[in-house]
Amino acid sequence: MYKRILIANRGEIALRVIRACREMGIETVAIFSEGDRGSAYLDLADEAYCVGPAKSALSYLKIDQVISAAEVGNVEAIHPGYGFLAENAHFNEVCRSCKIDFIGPSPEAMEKLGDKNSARAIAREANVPVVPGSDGLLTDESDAVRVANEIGFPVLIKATAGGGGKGMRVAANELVLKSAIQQAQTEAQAAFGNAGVYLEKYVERPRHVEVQIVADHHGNVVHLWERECSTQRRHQKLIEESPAPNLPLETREAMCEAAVRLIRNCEYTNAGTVEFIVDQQNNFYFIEVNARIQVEHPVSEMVTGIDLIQTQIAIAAGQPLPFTQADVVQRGAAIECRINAENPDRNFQPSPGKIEQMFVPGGLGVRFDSHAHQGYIVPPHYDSLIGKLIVHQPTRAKAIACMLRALDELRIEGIATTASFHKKVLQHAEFVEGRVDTSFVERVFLSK
Ligand code: MV4
Repeated sequence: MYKRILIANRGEIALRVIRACREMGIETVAIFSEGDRGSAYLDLADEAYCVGPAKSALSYLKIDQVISAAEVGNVEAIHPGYGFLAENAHFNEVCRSCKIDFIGPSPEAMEKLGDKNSARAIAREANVPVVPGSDGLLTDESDAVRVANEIGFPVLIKATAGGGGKGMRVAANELVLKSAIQQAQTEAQAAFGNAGVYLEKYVERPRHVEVQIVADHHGNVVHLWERECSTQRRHQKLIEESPAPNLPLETREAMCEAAVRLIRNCEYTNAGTVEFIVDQQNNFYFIEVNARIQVEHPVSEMVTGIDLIQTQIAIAAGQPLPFTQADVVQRGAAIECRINAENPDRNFQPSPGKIEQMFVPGGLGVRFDSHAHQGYIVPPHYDSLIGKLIVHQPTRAKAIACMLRALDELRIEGIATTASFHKKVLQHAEFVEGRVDTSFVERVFLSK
């Protein structure tokens, strides 16, 4: 096992990885920007190095600076967390050439899955359902028109280098198809330096359900069941839960088995997430793979009792998974509410600044993953996530009641947070009945 790891991230996920390492007896080297200097979570690392100014492009994203910190800190491996360099195949390769283990998939697997069209081909090959659409990238317009008419409008044009909602265009009919393709290509070229686009049938009001998997270097691939992530706004998830409510066991099992088949088909190792959309008839379709640990990983940890960060580290170090599929039981129900420094009454405008007062809830089945504390100044330079409130209870109804109680106890003063918004969502009939889809938040709370 490793003796020393560098954490190439900040905030709550850096703290989460430090905690996992501490329990495994692994020393930690943290990095920070000038904007995070003096942050209390850095004291929990054995060492911490400054990698540059507050702007992430000049610090957390600077590969040479991060590698320098790893060399000076004398680490054997780097945990990238999520965001920043976590899905950067070039960084992954640089780690390899510097003989530092990247705690994640190989650069090759990352590259193949990072390209959505190639991921779609891998899924097809593995007999995993994909949304009806083009066979590969769109080459000529007459081909696009033919495919669109075969599958029927509306269609969605997606950038192969996109993901997470970036670089998509809906075309309602043949008249607007050509201009939609051109716009998508121009946008994709500007945003990703890759103009490749493909076409899918547009699924209206889908649910977003994703499967957590872990895969080791010995050929073992195991799923940790699914998470329902439909409660989102503009592709930013707000609430995640496991199990997905109102989804039959057969569907959830079929989806999880499909995710395992896909992962087996691309020599993937590490924790990963296979994303699906689910239509109103409960048909599921593969969308993309997230080749990293995700923000919402704690809900899967709570229902399975498996520490995903410790599992990632053990996998990277070459150990076989210490459990089989039969050992993984989805027990009870877990819900996570993202606590963002944002004002839900002002269109979720960021609300950085000093936390004047803070009280953290507790009690049976309550977990708060956060680097924030009384006196902490939320910097304006990064994403606004300041904590994740997670509950685990025997049933979904009890989990909702527990979360409402915990949200009532949570006190964060001095800045606005999303906690008040969560209380409204958790009491809304559609949420309580588990009838959520990706349009729920905007349809119910944000349209005037
Ligand atoms: C779709 C779709 C409808 N039809 N694909 C958005 C992000 C990317 N991961 C895939 N996305 C979607 N793909 C087809 N063919 C609707 C979405 C979508 C969505 C998906 C997951 C979570 C939230 C979403 C919000 C809006 C649209």
